[in-house]
Amino acid sequence: MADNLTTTVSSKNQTVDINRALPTVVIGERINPTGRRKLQAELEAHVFNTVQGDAVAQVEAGAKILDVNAGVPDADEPKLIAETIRAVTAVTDAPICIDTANPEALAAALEIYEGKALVNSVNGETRSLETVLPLVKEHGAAVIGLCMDDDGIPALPEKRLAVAEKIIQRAAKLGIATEDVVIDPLVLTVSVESDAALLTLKTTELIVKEFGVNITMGASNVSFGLPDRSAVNAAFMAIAIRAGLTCPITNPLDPDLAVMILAADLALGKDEWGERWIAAYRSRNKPD
Ligand code: THG
Repeated sequence: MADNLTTTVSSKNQTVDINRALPTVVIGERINPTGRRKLQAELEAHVFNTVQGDAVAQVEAGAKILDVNAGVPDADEPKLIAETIRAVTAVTDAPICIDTANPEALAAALEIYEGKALVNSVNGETRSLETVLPLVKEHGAAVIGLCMDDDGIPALPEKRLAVAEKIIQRAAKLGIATEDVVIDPLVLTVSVESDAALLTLKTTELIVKEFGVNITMGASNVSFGLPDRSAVNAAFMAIAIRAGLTCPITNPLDPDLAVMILAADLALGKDEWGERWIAAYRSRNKPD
């Protein structure tokens, strides 16, 4: 059983530690134009009102890190992601998770970011390892490693573990500490394959036992195609936190999810004296 490692990320004036003994760190997913026409149109026009509103709202709702994805088709992504990060850091102190598959955009974002970013993401493909990891090393960032490679997402947990191992080893070879690698075991929807979530949980357990690294996931993927997604997401996330999930990429503005994460942390001994649970209850029930 490996020790639980601590991943530290930071902005210019805020530091966030991620560790299994600490409260779950929510990475706010909202700054992402996928499925959001209004946000996409604003980004195309280099307008950042919705971005800044979402940044502030997510932090107020408990997000400790903000994922920033500026992937608009045909846009100049390097320029756009740098502008979006500047817009976010102008209104919040939360560290940034740079979400892009474009190496030029990643380089541009790391160049202007002041702090230790979380890079989202590298995967087990040779091309990805060779382009992303040197940038992570050069900028002293942390990185999310996806459990997939040239052959796609392996069905078997043991195979996903092998991809995680490959990423961790390649990172170590470049001088990136294992604690700076956060693994995403990948979640597929249970509406297509009924044991999809179980495979992810099993993968999480194997990786935590072997490497002690922090675990992220886009946990809402589990409910794609289903009604009442937020209940499914909340149940899955509670179980995933028990399995080792430490920093989900999720929507903190979903009240079911936010309350569940606090309750799961309380039940799992990650909230001493229930301090956070009680503070959140008081703030929900504050008279206006
Ligand atoms: N792993 C890692 N990174 C990721 C993912 C992952 N980044 C992207 C994604 N998956 C996580 N982020 C999102 C962002 C938005 C939505 C889901 C996941 C989403 N958006 C609504 C939709 O498409 O219907 C938008 C609607 C709205 O809220 O207005 O669901 O798995 N490492």
